[in-house]
Amino acid sequence: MFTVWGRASSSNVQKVLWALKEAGVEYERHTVGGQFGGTDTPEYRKLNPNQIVPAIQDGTIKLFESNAIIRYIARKYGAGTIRPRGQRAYALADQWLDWSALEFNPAIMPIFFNKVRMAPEQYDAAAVARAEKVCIHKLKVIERGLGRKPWLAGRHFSYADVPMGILFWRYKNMDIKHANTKNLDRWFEQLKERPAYRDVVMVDFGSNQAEWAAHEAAVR
Ligand SMILES: N[C@@H](CCC(=O)N[C@@H](CS)C(=O)NCC(=O)O)C(=O)O
Repeated sequence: MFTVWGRASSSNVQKVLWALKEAGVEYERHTVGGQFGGTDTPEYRKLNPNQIVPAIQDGTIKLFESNAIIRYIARKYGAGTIRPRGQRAYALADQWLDWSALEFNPAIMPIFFNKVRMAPEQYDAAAVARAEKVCIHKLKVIERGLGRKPWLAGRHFSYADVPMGILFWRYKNMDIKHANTKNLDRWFEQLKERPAYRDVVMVDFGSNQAEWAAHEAAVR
C-alpha cells in the first residue's frame, strides 16, 4: 500500500494527495505534523530526516520532498493522467515545478504567514505590502506562460499544475491586493472542475491563527 505521512492542511502534503488521486492510486495516510506532532520520533526521522511533512513509502521506496514525490508518482503511476506527454511537456513541467518552489512560494509565504498563521501581535503590514508587490511581479511571468496553452505543460493537465494550483488557491483566498491575472484565472476555473482539486485543495483555511488551527484539526 502506498503510504503518506502528513497533515492534510499542509500545502506540500496536498501536492502528494492531489497527485495520487489524479493518478488513481489507492493510499493510506497517517496524520503527522503541525498540532499533531509525531515528526520528531526515531521512526519518523527514518522516513524524513528533515522532520517535516510529507514523507511517503511505496514498497521499499521511501521519499521526502514533495516535488520529488509527485514526479515519482507521475513516472510510476501517472501515464495518461499527471505524467507530462513528450519532451517539451516534461521540460516545461519541471520548469514550473521549480519556479513554484523557488520563485512563487517564497513570494507568497510572508503574506500567508502574516495573514493566517501568525499571532495578530506579530502582524507585519510592511512585509505584507512588499510581498503583495513581489507576487504581482512574479505572477506576470506565469501569466505569459499560460498565454497560449490551457495547462502549464501544454495541452494536458499534468503535475506541472499541482504546486501552483495549491499556492494559487491560497493566493486567491486571502484578503490582499491581487494581481490582474486573466490567464491564471481561466486556468484556475479549469482546476476547480477537477474532483481531486476540489477534495484536497478547495478547503476554507481561515483568515487568522485560530481559524487555521480549527481548519488543521478538521481536515487532520
Ligand atoms: N521542501 C519540503 C518542504 C516541506 C514543508 O515545509 N513542510 C511543512 C508543511 S507545508 C512542515 O512540515 N511544517 C512543519 C509541520 O507541519 O509540522 C517539501 O516540499 O516537501
